[in-house]
Amino acid sequence: MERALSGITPSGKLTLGNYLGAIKEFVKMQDEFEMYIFVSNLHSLTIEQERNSRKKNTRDLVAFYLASGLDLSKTTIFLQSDVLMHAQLGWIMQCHTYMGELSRMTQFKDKAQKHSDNINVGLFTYPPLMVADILLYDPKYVPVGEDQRQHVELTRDLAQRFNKKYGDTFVVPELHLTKSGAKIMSLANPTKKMSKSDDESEKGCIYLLDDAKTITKKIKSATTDSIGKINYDEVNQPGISNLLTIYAAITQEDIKSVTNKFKDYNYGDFKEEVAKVVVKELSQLQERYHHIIDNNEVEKALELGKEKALKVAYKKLMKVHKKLGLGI
Ligand code: ATP
Ligand code: LTN
Repeated sequence: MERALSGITPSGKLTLGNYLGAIKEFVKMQDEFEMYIFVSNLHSLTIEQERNSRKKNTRDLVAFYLASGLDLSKTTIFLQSDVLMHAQLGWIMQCHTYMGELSRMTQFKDKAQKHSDNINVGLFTYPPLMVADILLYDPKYVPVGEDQRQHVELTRDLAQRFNKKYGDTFVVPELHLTKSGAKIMSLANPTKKMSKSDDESEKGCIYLLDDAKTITKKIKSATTDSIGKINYDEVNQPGISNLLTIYAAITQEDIKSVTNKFKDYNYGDFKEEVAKVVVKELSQLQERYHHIIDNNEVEKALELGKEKALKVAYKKLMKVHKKLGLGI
């Protein structure tokens, strides 16, 4: 069975974007692939966060992985910081990455602008750590949203560079973009990504723990346009297109048939329908989430995952050490 691997950073409360663009896709993939899904908590250190909120975000993320349907017999769930090999291979990858490559990373530029008081070196060297996260496990696919494309491309470049220089060591992974829900935009500003660490756009962001009333209110006040017709047109109608994308990603229908279904609706009634499916999906998810938290299932999953991931990562790191002449 081929492998797939991905991670999410516990940098804030999880959003509908994380769920539709990432987690829901992981669940779909687990029947076809051997999955490694982790919490990239070392990456979360690049942005300042209070200790207790990092802990809560980490626990919630694992609980939502489980609540969404990740099954421990098919998917290994673990914490990045539990598998010490990530930091070590991360350093090795830094030594094979050029300054120019990292300077081109748009995520670095965005985050440096957003957190101009804390442009730490980790923010800059984040991509080689992500490269290590991936290459330790030899996945064939890396399911992530469009915003992570550059990082996966760097991973491919580094895997090829290393293999060429030292002989076959790593599988060269491929980006696996989700079809619908590849990019969910902010409801308040639909030209911007819905993002969990973006405090300014609370209004535009649906959090997985929002209650029904809040969700409905946010969707009803989503920014639209004055065209007055339901069309999928990201350029002229980004708000409506985003709501169509959300609806399609939740119901797993294709955009075309969703657009067709609502073509005669006015914006208010359309928003009502979108709110209904989001509320239904998230309330079921929240019920499972509470059950998981109450039964200490997060701890159990991480214990199991740590053991499995450590074995795979250790083996790969030793192979790399050998190639590099680390040790005698
Ligand atoms: P941050 O604000 O810290 O950048 P984020 O909410 O943008 O966080 P990430 O932790 O960077 O999310 O991403 C986790 C996963 O969720 C990635 O695979 C990413 O592509 C996906 N993702 C994040 N936001 C969205 C979105 N708005 N639409 C679709 N997928 C998303
Ligand atoms: N940078 C990613 C999280 C992440 C990741 C990974 C995703 C860290 N390491 C390895 C896939 C594979 C993000 O989504 N912010």
